[in-house]
Amino acid sequence: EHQSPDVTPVAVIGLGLMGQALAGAFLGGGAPTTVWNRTASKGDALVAAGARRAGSAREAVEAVGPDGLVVLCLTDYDAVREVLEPLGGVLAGRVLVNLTSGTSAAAREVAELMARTGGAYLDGAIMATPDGIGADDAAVLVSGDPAAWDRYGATLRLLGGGTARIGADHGLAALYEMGVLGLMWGVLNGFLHGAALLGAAGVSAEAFAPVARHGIGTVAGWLTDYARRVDAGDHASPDATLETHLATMDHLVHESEALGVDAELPRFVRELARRAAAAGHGGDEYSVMADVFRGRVG
Ligand code: FVH
Repeated sequence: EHQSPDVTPVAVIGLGLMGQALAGAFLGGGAPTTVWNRTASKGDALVAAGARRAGSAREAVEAVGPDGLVVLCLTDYDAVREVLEPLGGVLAGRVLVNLTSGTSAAAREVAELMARTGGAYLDGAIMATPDGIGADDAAVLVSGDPAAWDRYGATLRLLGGGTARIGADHGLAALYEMGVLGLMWGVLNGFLHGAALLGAAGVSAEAFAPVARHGIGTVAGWLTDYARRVDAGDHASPDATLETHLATMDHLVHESEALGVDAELPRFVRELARRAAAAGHGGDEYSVMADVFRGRVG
């Protein structure tokens, strides 16, 4: 594969499902790639495809040299600390991109650790599953050191066409990831609960899926207006009042109970909405629920 002059050598530390996909994309994009994993055999296919195997995380960092990018993708931040702490001075002058999921506070701690060792840090949130890595619509949201991004942005874009830097705060990428994860579980739980309701009438989840997809698209279309309302703190002139939402939430709870479908999720959603209504927001647009989540209501 032809290597673009902007693409740098990369060390990928952590070859789980995601790390293998990341290393494969770097390799496929022409980046000289060194890999290390605690369980060495997970690197076999990559080595067969042209990656260099390091005998330790330290050796991986050293192998890519001062111009190389060091990428971490591990289970969690306990693993990140376990791998990074013994490296110490080897990271001086290096740029580390950590694509491990975790909180914004944990990401900022690693940024401080890198600053103490004289290195630079980028934190990243992967908006794709392993099979999507490298595709035009895959994205890694990166936050942190601007100079490090300028130097390694082209290499990181091998992971997905939507890869972008979103700000200087090292914790920002983790926060975006948390926001998207919450969204994902909200949507998936809603679909699976709905499938349980339809299933009680003998309708398959496959038959429900296209209707659900259409519903998700409709709701997605509301986000621009909701975002404007949330930023402006203006929830007046609703398309549907919170009270109207509450009445239909009652139907969902009753239907679930009647069909023997677990009603805890809709009851919880209704409870949150009741708090906003009790605080006098029953006539507002549903976007006022932002105030419940911000702790300003109830
Ligand atoms: N897989 C996905 O779809 C998601 C998409 C969004 C972001 N995530 C995050 O990526 C991180 C890694 O996820 P993964 O799917 O690659 O996870 P595993 O396949 O379980 O691989 C975990 C790797 O971490 C290594 N590891 C764990 N603990 C240690 C340690 N103490 N020292 C060194 N390495 C460690 C593990 O090594 P081994 O068990 O193979 O020896 C794997 O390489 C994660 O944060 C997701 O939330 C993926």
